[in-house]
Amino acid sequence: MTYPDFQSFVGALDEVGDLKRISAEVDPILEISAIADRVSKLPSAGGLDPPSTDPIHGRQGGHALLFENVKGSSWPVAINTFGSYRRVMMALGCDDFEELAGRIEALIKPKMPTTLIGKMKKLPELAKLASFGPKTVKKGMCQEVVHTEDANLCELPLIQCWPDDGQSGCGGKPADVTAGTGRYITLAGIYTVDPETGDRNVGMYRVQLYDAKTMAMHWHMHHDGARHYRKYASAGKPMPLAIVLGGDSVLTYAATCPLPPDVSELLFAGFLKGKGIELVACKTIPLEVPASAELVIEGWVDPHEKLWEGPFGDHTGYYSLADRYPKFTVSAITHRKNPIYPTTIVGKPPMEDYYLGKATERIFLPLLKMIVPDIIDYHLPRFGSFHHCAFIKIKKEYPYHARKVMHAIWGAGQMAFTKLIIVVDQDVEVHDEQEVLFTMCANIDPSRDLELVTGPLDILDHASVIYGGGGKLGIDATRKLPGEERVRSWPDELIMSDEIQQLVAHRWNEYGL
Ligand SMILES: Cc1cc2nc3c(=O)[nH]c(=O)nc-3n(C[C@H](O)[C@H](O)[C@H](O)COP(=O)(O)O)c2cc1C
Ligand SMILES: [Mn+2]
Repeated sequence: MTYPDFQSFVGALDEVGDLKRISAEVDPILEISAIADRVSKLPSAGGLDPPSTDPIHGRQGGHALLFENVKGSSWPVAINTFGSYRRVMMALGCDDFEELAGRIEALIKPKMPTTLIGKMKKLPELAKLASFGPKTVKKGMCQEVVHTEDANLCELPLIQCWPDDGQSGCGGKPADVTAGTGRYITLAGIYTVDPETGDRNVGMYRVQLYDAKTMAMHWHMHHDGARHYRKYASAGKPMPLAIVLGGDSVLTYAATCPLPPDVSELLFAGFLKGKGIELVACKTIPLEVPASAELVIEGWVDPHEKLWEGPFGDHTGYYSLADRYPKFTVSAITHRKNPIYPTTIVGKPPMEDYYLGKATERIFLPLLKMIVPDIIDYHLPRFGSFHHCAFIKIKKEYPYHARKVMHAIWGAGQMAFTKLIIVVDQDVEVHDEQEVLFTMCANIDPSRDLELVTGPLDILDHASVIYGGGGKLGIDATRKLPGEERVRSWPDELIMSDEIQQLVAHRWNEYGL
């Protein structure tokens, strides 16, 4: 079961003891963020967090927080609501991510029965698939309160996450530019439609507050929102856009999901929910948004005008540099009665986004295997901030097999941005970071086993030689086969014989240890 709106999800977190309410007055400028940063580094709230796929750091997370008294706004603010494995699983209605991965695998690799009766039995399943698409309804609680002319972004409790966020003179922004604030919307789905095909997209992109009606959109050039924007901009047309917070508990995750372009996040959210997401027509723009959202900001993106956006304290643990991003003008703000404002911060891991990223790592394994069948499993270590590092496990079958896999990953969706890939053999526990690094140190000759390439990189990578592009390194830590250049004979790893292990186990008490 998933939750039909953000408040029922928060209520469920409260019930299982994962939520802390804070009644003391707090400042949305830096204070909420400093508290969330500290809490994100605490051990996990619930005792139930599974050891999961991350045996080393699997029990991090702290509580979800609900600030009931926020300076300058009547809205309560929720943060860290997705900040543990258990909470992401609750939002997605599963007991572990493998369960969802299994459902996806069954979807993409259906075992089609050969008999007619068997095929007929499949029909209800196929019909169910059709029901996952979004449905339009007449009314939604996200429009219980509607502001158009009087819409005022400054009444919302937008937070400032890090001290230099939005500050001039820092990170490439000219010192004489003072417009913009350090306040951001951080946990929203950005809804747009392709002007040529009508396909919808939902992506989680941060949005910077300028004034009561103005914001700057920060979508990376490689993401679908930016692709849609380029089409409107080249036609010189304003782009309708909705910023959506809350709604079905599956929606937040779906907005972060690295689905291929033109694969609908709303359809995927419906698949996760087991039922289509309900949408209502916006009040001032030709778009539809989830009916049960807490808050919707409607407006238009200017096809020409850009604003300085950033710097912004990012998931790399550094500020991403200021740059020019499209200007968004608000035409309406709609919300439910007594709304809660959901937000998050990113920064040095672990933060809330780490758990959303881990969900993707697990859920997408079947899809990644479909593109690169050589992969048995993979691990994105916490220290790698998603795109910096991937450990890959393969069943090596021929010379240079590891290199083939590296290049396939560098061509696979958002995995293409991976700066460092370490490939290991099938007997290595790929989720055990010590074991992978041990294997790498032992198995490589750097004069032979490094693959250095150039290509697109995460635009948040401040170290790359150009913005959004630069070097990537693959390390082949597999056993080398004859034919892989200068290979002497390869020794076996140390493993005690079964016989002697059994003897020692049997006599263990005798040793008095
Ligand atoms: C907390 C959080 C914040 C994010 N902020 C941004 C952002 O500001 N800009 C961006 O382009 N991607 C951001 N992302 C990543 C995208 O949401 C993610 O890559 C998503 O797959 C993009 O969807 P799209 O492929 O439909 O564009 C963020 C992800 C998370 C979890
Ligand atoms: Mn997309």
